[in-house]
Amino acid sequence: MTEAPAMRDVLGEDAPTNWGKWGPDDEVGCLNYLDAGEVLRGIRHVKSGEVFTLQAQMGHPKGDPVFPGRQSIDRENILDESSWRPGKDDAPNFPGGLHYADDVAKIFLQGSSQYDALGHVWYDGKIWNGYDAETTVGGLDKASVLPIAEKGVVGRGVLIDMARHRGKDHLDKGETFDHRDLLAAADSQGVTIEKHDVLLIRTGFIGYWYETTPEEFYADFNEPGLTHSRELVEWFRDTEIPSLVTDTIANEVTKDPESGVMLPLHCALMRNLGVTLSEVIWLDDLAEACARDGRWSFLYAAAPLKVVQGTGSPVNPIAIR
Ligand code: UVW
Repeated sequence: MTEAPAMRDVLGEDAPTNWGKWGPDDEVGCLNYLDAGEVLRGIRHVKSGEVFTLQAQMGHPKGDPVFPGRQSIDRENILDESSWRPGKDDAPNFPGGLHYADDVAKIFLQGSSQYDALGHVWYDGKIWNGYDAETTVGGLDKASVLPIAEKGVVGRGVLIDMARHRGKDHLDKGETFDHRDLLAAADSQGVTIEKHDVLLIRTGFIGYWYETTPEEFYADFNEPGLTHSRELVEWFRDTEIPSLVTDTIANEVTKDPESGVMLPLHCALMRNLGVTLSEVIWLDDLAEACARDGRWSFLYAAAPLKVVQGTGSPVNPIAIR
């Protein structure tokens, strides 16, 4: 395997950052753009009242799409009607005779539709806003998912359907696009990506998970997605995108085709700019509805779970058209 360059060299010593922009204690980054005015701007894009829940199923019978090394939810039913069968004596006997079912689950917090905490990735010993990477030890003391969960993510959402734009059911493994492609796709959809929009991008790749085998899906694993360039990072900074939401596991082409570095945009967008990333999001039904009537903007609302020190959390975002 040839040695890839260091992240610092790929992104540049002078890579754009928003560190300090919202003060030394900030933990939500570009979500600061989503103020009450942005919520009202989002609401103005509700026209028909259709509601789309964007979480992929957790615990699907064929398994869930997860980044290599993670596993789907391990859910175990520990109380059900069989718990009260004769010979079983560990189920509670409530006055009145109520029975109930309980589950216990072991999950990767990034093992399903999710929001990443801003402190989820780093390089050179610093996480978002310049906090020391030592603050991640044993749980995120800084920039965990909790402040994101407390704030919520609400504003105008815009969906760019890159798969449809390229005339495909889903983009191919390793297929890339950049901000110029997003703008061209937006243009052909008749929608504008506006400042402070929550940017949703459909590649069809999570749909591909459900129609193929895990072996095929993970063979030469290299998801399609955005690819790093200085211009793309500057576009995100200047457009002040608060949140990037995609139907892939990791929101960008897995391996940068030029440098061979893994997930450079995680570092450029999340660590440096403070853009919150949401992944494994189910966009096929929303895209169908948008394509049907040509309306690609809506109210987007999401809140991850309030996991103290969490590196991320499952989420079920809602788009209201
Ligand atoms: C990794 O950090 C590897 O991916 P994700 O952003 O999907 O959690």
